[in-house]
Amino acid sequence: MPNRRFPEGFLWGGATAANQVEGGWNEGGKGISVSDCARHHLDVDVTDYRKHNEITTRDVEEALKSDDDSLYPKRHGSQFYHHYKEDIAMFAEMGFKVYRLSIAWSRIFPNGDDREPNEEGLKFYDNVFDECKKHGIEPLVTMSHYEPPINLTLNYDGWYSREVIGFFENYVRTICTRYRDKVRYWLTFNEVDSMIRHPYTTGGLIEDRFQGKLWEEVIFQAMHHQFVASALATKICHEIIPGSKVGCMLTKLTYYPYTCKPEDVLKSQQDMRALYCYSDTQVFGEYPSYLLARFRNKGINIRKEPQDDEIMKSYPVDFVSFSYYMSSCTAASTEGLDVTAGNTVIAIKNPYLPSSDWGWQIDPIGLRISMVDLYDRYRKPLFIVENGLGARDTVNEDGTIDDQYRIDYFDAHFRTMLDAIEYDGVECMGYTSWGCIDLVSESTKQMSKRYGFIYVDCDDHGNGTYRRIPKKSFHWYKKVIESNGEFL
Ligand code: BGP
Repeated sequence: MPNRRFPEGFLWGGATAANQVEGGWNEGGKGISVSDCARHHLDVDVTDYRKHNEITTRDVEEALKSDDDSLYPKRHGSQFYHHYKEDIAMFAEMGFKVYRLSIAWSRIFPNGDDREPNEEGLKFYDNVFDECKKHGIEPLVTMSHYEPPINLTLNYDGWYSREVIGFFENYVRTICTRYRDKVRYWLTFNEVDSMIRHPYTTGGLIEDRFQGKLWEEVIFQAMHHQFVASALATKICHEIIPGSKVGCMLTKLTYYPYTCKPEDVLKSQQDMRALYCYSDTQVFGEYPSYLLARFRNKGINIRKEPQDDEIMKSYPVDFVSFSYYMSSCTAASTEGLDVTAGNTVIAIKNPYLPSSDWGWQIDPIGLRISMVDLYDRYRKPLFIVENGLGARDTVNEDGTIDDQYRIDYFDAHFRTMLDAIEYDGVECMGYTSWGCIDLVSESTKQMSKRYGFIYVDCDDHGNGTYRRIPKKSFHWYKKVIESNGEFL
């Protein structure tokens, strides 16, 4: 019997985000974004996610005065800004059908509230999309991936301000008009739920600026503005680019009950809902009743305009995209259990699963479970837009990089992905691995947490030649795409 294949036309590719890959933070008329002011903390335990993401107004003020890019790794990224032709050619060599990237808002509107866009920034993405086209690669564009201009944080308090919706609309109208003939697939906000975990990079929010306010209410207010903005962006995109497809993007953290004790099962259900509430809102166009109950019980009052509900209802997304890296266990009480910091949440260690060096539990079957859950819930096509293994790669003396562990990770995940499609009837448009070329990690702001099929010669301080080297996984992924999965 021949090996199984993925459906015809399956969109294989890779993903990056401007704030982590581009560099060129102050070139081409670009303004400063929140990510350009996010420092790394090399002394902090790599699994202590929260420590890495704490930020104060003072930190930002210091960052704005500092021209030491070695402290702010997202400023140099992987220098895609200067290497994009070479990088896209390497993606093409692997056979990419799709390349997920984000547009840096601050390259187009340096301060976010400018009247006119920055032509040089617009031209840069013209060049990038033309290069993709030359190689037959379809761009999948995230409109906002941790890139709000810092001016919006300092002068408007980020997405907490309703005015930011208008600035975002203007930005979306500008990019959709400019790239109407070049981009058909769009995502509005990357991991819209990440506002809870890192409100600064996602929403431009800094806690010390909201003294006396309920912090959770601030976060949900900002999120409300993003929901309205996402619906408006979907509307604008459909109007300007007929036939375009717009997706939401959620972090699919799969939770298992630690035991079959009903209290633990209940807790895992609650944790799952706490995660689904954002995509539920974007797909169904209204807040789910359980989220409204949470607001009521916690005394959270969201300020809305009368038209908001209708806007959210009228322009839901066309497809559901998500990131999947790991699964976690939850229990009613964590007492006496082995707790791992994990990606972004405190989770209980699953004794059946191995973990990465950063405590992310590797669980290929969890991907199949996630796909089934999401498809059953939303009945919309899925797109896996992030998945991969962060690891410390080493370059051998002969210049090769033998990342067999990454191949093993992908191999296992692709098999369960195919199971979900073939046996569980899940509709899946495509797959883009995260950080297909090495880039700066979001949680640790370190270059040494690498995801790529392509190695970039650069250390945590930005020292290096930025030379690109295909890893062993590069050649392996090429074969997967070439054979549409039959090679597995
Ligand atoms: C997701 C983000 C990405 C990316 C990825 C890996 O949450 O959308 O931007 O960074 O996680 O995370 P990290 O870089 O922390 O390893």
